Amino acid sequence: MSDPKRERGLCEIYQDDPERADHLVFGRRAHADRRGFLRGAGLAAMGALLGASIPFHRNMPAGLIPAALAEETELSLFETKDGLVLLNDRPVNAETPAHLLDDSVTPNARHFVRNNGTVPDMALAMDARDWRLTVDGAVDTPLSLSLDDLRSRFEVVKLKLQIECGGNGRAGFNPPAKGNQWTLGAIGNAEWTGVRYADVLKAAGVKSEAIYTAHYGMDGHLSGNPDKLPISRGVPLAKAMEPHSLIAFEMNGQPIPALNGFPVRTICPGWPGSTSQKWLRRIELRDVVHDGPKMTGTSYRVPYYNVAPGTKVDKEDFRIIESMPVKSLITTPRSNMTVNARNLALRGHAWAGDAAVSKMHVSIDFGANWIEAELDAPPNPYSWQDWRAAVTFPEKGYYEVWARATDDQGRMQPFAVNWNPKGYLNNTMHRIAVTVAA
Ligand SMILES: Nc1nc2c(c(=O)[nH]1)N[C@H]1C(S)=C(S)[C@@H](COP(=O)(O)O)O[C@H]1N2
Ligand SMILES: [Mo]
Repeated sequence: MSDPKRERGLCEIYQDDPERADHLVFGRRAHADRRGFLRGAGLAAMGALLGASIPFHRNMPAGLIPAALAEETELSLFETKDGLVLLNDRPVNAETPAHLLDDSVTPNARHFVRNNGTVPDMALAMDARDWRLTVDGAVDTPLSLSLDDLRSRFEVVKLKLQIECGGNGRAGFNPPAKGNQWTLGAIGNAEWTGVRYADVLKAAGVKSEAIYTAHYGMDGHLSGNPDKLPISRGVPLAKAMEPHSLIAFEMNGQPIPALNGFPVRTICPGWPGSTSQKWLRRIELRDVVHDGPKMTGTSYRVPYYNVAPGTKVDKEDFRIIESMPVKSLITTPRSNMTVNARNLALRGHAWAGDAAVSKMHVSIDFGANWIEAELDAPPNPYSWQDWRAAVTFPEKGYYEVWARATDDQGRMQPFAVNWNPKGYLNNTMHRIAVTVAA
C-alpha cells in the first residue's frame, strides 16, 4: 500500500534517532549493527528483509528507509491480529469473526480495528517517552500530563469495557450504505487499565460553561496533509464524568497495541466506538457541541424518526448517536456447523450500550418459541455479559439458532432493524445455521 504520510514520518524518525528507527523497522536483529548499516550483518539483514540483494547498496544513503519497507510497516501490524478479516487496508479496518469472540475478555489479538487515518509514528515505535496529554479549553488550570503523571496523580482502575463501532452491522442494510461493510465483528470487550476521565477533568477544574469534550489524536490524515485530522469527536460532559469513562493506557495488562491506540486512548463505553479516541494527545472542554471531523453532517448520526429504506433525509433531521442499542452474539458454535447429536450447547455475549442486559433468549424454530438462556451479571457496568443455553433438536435437518437479548428497559433486539442512510445501529438478532446429521 502506498502511504506518503507514513513514509515521510519514518524518514523523520531516521533523522532524529536512527537507532530507534532501525529498531522500529528491522526489530532487534539490526539494532546492534547500526554503524555497519549497509555493510556486513546490516546489509545481510536488509537483503533478507527485502528478499533480494541490493546491487547499488554503496550508493544507498545510511538512514534511508527502503521504500518497500516504508510501505509495508503499517499493514504488517495486522499480523499481530489473529483471524481478523481485513475490510480495508487504507485505512486499516478489520473485524473479528463471531466465533473468535468466544472469550469473556477479548484478547488484544482479537480486538477489531477501525482506523480513519494512518497509525502515528509514536505508536509504530511503541515509545511514549515524549507523549503528553494536554487538557485545556474551559478549565481553570490547563494540564500537561505524562504517562507517569497519569499513573501517579490519579487512582488507577481496571474495567472490562465494550467498544462497538457505530457502523457494526452495516453490511446488513439494503439499500447498502457507504462505508466499511462490517458484519458482526466490530465489537470487543477487553480489560482496560487507566484513570477515570472524570478525575483528570476535575484536576483541571471544569468551568461552568463546559458542556462537551473534544478529543484529538496523533494519527495522520490519509491525504498526508499534516493540518488535517482524520477524526476528532467528543462526548457531552456528563458522559465524560461517568465513572466508567476512562483515559486508558493498558489493554489486557499490556501497553495498548499500536493499532488500538498506543499509548493512551479515551474509552467512552457503550457509545459509538468513535468516541473512544485512540492515540490521544489532547482533550479540550468546549462550551458548544464539538464540531471536529466526523462530528458534523451525517457522521455517527441517524434521523430522529424512522424512515423508509432509501429515503433522502434532511441534514437537520439527524441526531448524534449516544448509547448503542441492545445486542448479542452467538460465539459457540460457529455458523454452518454440521453436528452429529441432538443436543447442542450454545454460548455468547450480550450488551446494551448505557443499559444492562436483563434477559437472553434463543430460538431453534425461526422465532416461534423462545428458550430462556442463563445470563451472567456483568463483572462491572459496561462489560458485555456472558450467556449460555442448551437446546435439543427434535429430528435431523437444517435449523437456525436465533439469539435475542432484552435490556433492563424492556427493549429487545428486532428481527429486522429500521434502515438509516449511513447504516448505523444495526442490532438485529444474530442467526446461525446448524445442520443436524444424526
Ligand atoms: N485517533 C483515532 N481514534 C479513533 C479512531 C481513529 O480513526 N482515530 N477510530 C474510532 C472508531 S470509528 C472506532 S469504532 C474505534 C475503534 O477502536 P479499535 O480500533 O481499538 O477497535 O476507535 C475510534 N477512535
Ligand atoms: Mo467506528
